[in-house]
Amino acid sequence: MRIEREAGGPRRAMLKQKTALITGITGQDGSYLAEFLLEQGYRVVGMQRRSSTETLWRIAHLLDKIELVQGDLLDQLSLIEIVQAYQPDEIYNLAAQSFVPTSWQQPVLTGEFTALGVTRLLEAVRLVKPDAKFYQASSSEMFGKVVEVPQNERTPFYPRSPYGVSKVYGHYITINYRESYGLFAVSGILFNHESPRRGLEFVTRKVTHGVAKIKLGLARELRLGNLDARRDWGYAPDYVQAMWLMLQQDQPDDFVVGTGKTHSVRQLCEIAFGCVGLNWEDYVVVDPALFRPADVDLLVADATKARTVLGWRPTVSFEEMIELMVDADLRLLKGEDVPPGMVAPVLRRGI
Ligand code: NAP
Ligand code: G4F
Repeated sequence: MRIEREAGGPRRAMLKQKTALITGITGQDGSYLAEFLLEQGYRVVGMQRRSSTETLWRIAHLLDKIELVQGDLLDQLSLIEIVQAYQPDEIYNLAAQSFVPTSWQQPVLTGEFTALGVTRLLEAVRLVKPDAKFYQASSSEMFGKVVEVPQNERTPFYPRSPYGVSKVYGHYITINYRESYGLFAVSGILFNHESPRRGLEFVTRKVTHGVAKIKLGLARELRLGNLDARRDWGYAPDYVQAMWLMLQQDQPDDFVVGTGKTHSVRQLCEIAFGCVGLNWEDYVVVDPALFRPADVDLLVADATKARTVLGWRPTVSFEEMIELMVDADLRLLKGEDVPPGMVAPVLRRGI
């Protein structure tokens, strides 16, 4: 934290509370990052886009501790006004259209949010608060059809979806603003990270929620796509700490963040069904409609730089994470107490 003198007062040093602005605060990572920054003593401001329906369920337990402000990555003026009004010390750009299959259905909108949205926010920083530290949520999807295994900061990109292409743009525009204007702008190339707050459309949560439904007699099968795809899956609360650590360095730099271990969707099913004593092969149905036009076959991180420079390490194994997600989904469906930030309105109605 920066030590500053109190203006006009006695010459005693005081700690100035830092302000963090989070775009995408209603998402999985935004909710965990908000919790983490509050624990560190930050004033947390979350940018939320206007919606006619409730999107606050992941941060419902934080609403009396954070400030929400309306803005949209599509709207340049709203971004400028928010940065002007709150003068954040740190800005975490987590907002994006983040679901890969949707990026083929809405490629232009994905580019507007996930690619150009980054430039709009960087422009607001450059014009209004150039000394703010800026974090961009880059993605291992940028490695796509990987040219080497494992992937590190120097691995060339080969994106396989409009989402991946948009993230490559966001990644390079962040580096460009760092090099052109001297902004403290960094990119975290984060591999897949999951939790009980993950959206139901992503494969880990789709599986753990599906397992819980089958175990409770609420479903008879689980339809999935490519079972051979392999991912480096970690635990989301660990990953938001890496974001923060990147902004605490003396020099801006980019980091790969992942566990270094990879599992297939098939192994995910084995482990998740195993948690409730079921055999996955009795329930999983492969549905060709769920295959992607082009998939990413294998991701596995070489996070040596994050380990050595940031001192970052994952604390929860894949097996532990899947077990805690299955357990949370069972509780949710049984109407028992669930971890904070988990109860979506639609699930509360038992749909
Ligand atoms: P998420 O749960 O899908 O959250 C995305 C957030 O972006 C939501 O808060 C959403 O708001 C907001 N958003 C979308 N479009 C917006 C717009 N036009 N203006 C303002 N806000 C908008 O994603 P996540 O898993 O937390 O991921 C956070 C970031 O990390 C994303 O950029 C994602 O691409 C990236 N990333 C994620 C992973 C991962 O494994 N989770 C890995 C690498 C990178 P609504 O609630 O209104 O929809
Ligand atoms: O869980 P997924 O949808 O995650 P994906 O595509 O890897 O993207 C996630 O991680 C990225 C980081 O690498 C983020 F940047 C991105 O925002 C997002 O958070 O799919 C994982 C794999 C894919 O290969 C997919 O083909 O699982 C395979 N899969 C097989 N059946 C399925 C399904 N994926 C989904 N969503 N649903 C299925 O039924």
